[in-house]
Amino acid sequence: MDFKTWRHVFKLDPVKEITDGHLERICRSGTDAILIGGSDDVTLDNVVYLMERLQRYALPVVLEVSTIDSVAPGFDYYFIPTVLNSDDPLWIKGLHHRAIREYGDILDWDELIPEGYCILNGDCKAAKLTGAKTDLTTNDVLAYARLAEHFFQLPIFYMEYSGIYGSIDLVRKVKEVLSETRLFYGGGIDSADKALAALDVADTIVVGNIIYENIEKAIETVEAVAETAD
Ligand code: 1GP
Repeated sequence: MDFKTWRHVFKLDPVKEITDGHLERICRSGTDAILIGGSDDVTLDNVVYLMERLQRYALPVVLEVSTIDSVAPGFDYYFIPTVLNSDDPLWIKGLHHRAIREYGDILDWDELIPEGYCILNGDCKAAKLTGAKTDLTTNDVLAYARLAEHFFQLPIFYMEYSGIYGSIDLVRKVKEVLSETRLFYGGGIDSADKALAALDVADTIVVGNIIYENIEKAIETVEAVAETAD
């Protein structure tokens, strides 16, 4: 199991309800991994509840950490966002420092994967929460990508459009300046076509909301990816 090979990931929000039937379809869809993450009301209880329901499936399960209090043991990886386009140090390294001060002695560093976030939809919850500066030019975004790869040497650069389908042209330009850092794209993928277009330029696509809005469409996004592998 290596996140560097993943092409399609479903992101489940522990706050949103999902039936056992839908969860089974998601987990048996052929996706590469399940990411658990959300912006508000993520608690230890709702994270553990979802994780326990996922345990019967042979899929990597990742916790994308948004609050220290909701970190439970037993995940395959812990993805730790650092919001590169926030001017609030809390979201760049403040919470991280706090967590390491508390748990630094017992952390398994191999399980922790830092993600350089670039939040590009100013209306999404994550942007508001972190005070992300989203009125960015192409050069701004390319500079964040280069900062992630060459300065901070982050394994993942995550272009986060949560809730809207972003600029595939911009994703392509970012991909062109990255070589070691893996490019994740997330936001508004709600059809096979959008999944394919995003995957054509990003290394890994993340599909979230549509799981709760239209399960058939969500499954189609994986099928589209599987066809590209044939
Ligand atoms: C959200 O990037 C993910 O963090 C996926 O976005 O919910 O819009 O699919 P959507």
